[in-house]
Amino acid sequence: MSKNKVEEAPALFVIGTAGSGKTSLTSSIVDWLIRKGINAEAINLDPGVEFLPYEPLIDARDYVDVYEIMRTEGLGPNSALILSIDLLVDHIDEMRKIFNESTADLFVVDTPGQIELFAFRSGGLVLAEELFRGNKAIAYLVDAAFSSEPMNFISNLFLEAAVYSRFLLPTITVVTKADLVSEDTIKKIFKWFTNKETIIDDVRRIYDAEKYLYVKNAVKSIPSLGFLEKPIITSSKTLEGIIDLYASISRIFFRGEETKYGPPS
Ligand SMILES: Nc1nc2c(ncn2[C@@H]2O[C@H](COP(=O)(O)OP(=O)(O)OP(=O)(O)O)[C@@H](O)[C@H]2O)c(=O)[nH]1
Ligand SMILES: [Mg+2]
Repeated sequence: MSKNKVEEAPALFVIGTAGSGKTSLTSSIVDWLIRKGINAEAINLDPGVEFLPYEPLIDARDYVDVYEIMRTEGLGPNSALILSIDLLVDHIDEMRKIFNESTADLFVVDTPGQIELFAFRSGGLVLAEELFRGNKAIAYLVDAAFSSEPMNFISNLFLEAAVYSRFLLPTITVVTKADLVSEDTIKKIFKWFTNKETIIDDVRRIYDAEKYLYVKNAVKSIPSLGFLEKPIITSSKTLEGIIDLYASISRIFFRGEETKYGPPS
């Protein structure tokens, strides 16, 4: 795989709810790619993270200090994180210098635990647009244990739709922590993603008519959205599915093919 010489390396934004496995997956996929001879670099855009299992090319914590912001501005942790992302935007030129010198084939971008910081606040959108000049895509992480309950699955599906609506980028749905649930649970989640009637049926079986009618109507709005490809089942612990994730990334970024949702933007 070689990078298009006139363009900068593509970026895969790893996005998901708090604790869904973003940092672990960023680390696993980057390690895996490097072992395959692909020059992948991790980027940490989470100013609040304490420990990273990878060595990032760019680390948000080098530019903003959440704890310092809490002290000097008298803010709580969430407000300080919001301000951190806005302040990080002021460092785009410094960070761009590092990108300009990088020979990476791919940037894998770990995003903040609080999904709204990157996906819904303007600072996150500015960072996504101005920091990364190559093609972009999203890996949206769905925690297998959390999403094995039908209504958790539905809320996560709509959260994914909300993220998609902000970026309109090719989106790979990645089920994480497969090692923590049974094979039957994985099969069930896979079916929910690929055949919406199965999630509607399960909601009908478990919940009252009101919830069932809501889900039935609400889920109808989902098929036209771009992210509903088959989900990729992964575990950062066992490395299950990392090769499938690589195949998806490769299809979006490196073969120049049109994706199901149009060319990568
Ligand atoms: N068993 C198992 N545990 C996992 C896996 N991926 C992540 N974890 C665990 O889940 C917890 C959260 O993982 P992280 O990678 O920090 O998740 P995150 O989405 O980056 O978390 P925040 O940045 O805080 O939102 C940690 O305890 C991880 O060890 C996995 O594939 N299998
Ligand atoms: Mg993290």
